[in-house]
Amino acid sequence: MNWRDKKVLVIGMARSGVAVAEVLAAKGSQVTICDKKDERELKDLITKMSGKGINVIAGKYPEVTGEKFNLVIPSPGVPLDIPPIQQAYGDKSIYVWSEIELAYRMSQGEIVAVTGTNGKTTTTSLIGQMFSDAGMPTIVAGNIGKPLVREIQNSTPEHRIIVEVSSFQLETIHNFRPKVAVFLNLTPDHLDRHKTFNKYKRCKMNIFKNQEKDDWAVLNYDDLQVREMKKEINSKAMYFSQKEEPSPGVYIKDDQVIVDWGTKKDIICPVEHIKLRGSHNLENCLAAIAAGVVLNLPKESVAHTLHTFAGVEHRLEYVREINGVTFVNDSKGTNPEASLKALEAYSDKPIILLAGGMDKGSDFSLFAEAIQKGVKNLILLGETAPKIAVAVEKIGFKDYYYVKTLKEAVHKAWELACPGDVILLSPACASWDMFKSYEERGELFKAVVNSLGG
Ligand code: UMA
Repeated sequence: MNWRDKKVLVIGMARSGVAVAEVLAAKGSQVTICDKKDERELKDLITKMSGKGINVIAGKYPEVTGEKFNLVIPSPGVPLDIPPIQQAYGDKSIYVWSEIELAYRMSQGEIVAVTGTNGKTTTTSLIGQMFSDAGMPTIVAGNIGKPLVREIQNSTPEHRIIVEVSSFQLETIHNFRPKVAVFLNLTPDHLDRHKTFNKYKRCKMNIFKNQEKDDWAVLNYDDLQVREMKKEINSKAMYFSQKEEPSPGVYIKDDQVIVDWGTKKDIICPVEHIKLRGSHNLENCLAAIAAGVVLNLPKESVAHTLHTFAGVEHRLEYVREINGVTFVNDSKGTNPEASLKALEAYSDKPIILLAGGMDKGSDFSLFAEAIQKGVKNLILLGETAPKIAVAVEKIGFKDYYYVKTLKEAVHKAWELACPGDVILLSPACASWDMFKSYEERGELFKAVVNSLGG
């Protein structure tokens, strides 16, 4: 594609938008980047981007017409109902692409894309580790925090590109076609943006939209909605299951991890050989194995990675122990289902839970039940604090405290803790009411924990 002909509007000046603008400007496109934030808020970024031939508009959006732009690239966090995107949709000469669509058109090498409500980051990282342990040139990027478009600039046909994709990114793809599409699980999330569960599901299902008969769909057999997706897609299915023995599929039998190809079966390794703990992680591992073996990774190499891979930052991450109290950072628990899994992973210990954050319209009733069952004290912060309080009060749980900051939350938890307790940050909510990202929230938690004496 000739990028020099392109007049591009990038919306959102953060990780995704800055990467898109810089890559396209370097290829000779005429790039404008805009953001609803004003110049003062964007000062550092504007300085960083100066001299790169990028036109910056801060604090407002430009009028979008076919004369001015032929491509609009919204950042993932930008909803599609804002005026510049609606204006672009109203003009047939203007394309609206997500950053992963752009990256796809510039990349070389086979793509493994991973979506689902929970477990994406762990699974994406694990698959990446499997390919890299097998000695293949590997790129791991996407929603995981590294814009794909930057990472794939030096990709070759030999590369394996492992990309975590969100419903936001999949909403505006056109040709994006992964060789392997992994769909982990599906529960309601991001309803503030997508409005209905069905719209959220449809955006996510776009991962299969351009797949053909020789591509693979890795599907969770235990999640009925995901299992049933096979009926609507063109690619070959490789299922994974913790409960049944689908064929073709990856499952557990007699404590061994089996790959069932339909015509033959391979034993990968004993389940106890896998380093990651928790049933949600076993689900992630089975999905990763499926993605690896359909692209011909040797089973010995897959088994080696399963034995050594220790997990990712901000996902049930052990921080430290002080006087018998363990601190765990699960800032990546950005919806109730993810945090339920965190509570389940520590169900054998008294938990002091730090929860609350931005309101995405989630239902906290199941989360409240799990709190009543396994949580000793609950520390609430952020926009959803009152909503979670109502949900737990409703079922008679009263050991909760409101705090204003994460620092205050850690200090309150530490004051309440006894030896043997786990202080768990697993907010069940997005971070954006108080932080730039869940990473920033997790980093601050760790910093405060590390500043405690003991
Ligand atoms: N903005 C506007 N107008 C709007 C909304 C936002 O101008 O109406 C501007 C904001 O002022 C801000 C910028 O857009 O300056 C933010 O864009 P962004 O939210 O897309 O943030 P990025 O830093 O570019 O990060 C995005 C993804 N963010 C989201 O999907 C919300 C990151 O996923 C991703 O890692 C990154 O691109 C690189 O690909 C994060 C995430 O939380 C991890 N994802 C959600 C999740 O996992 O649940 C989907």
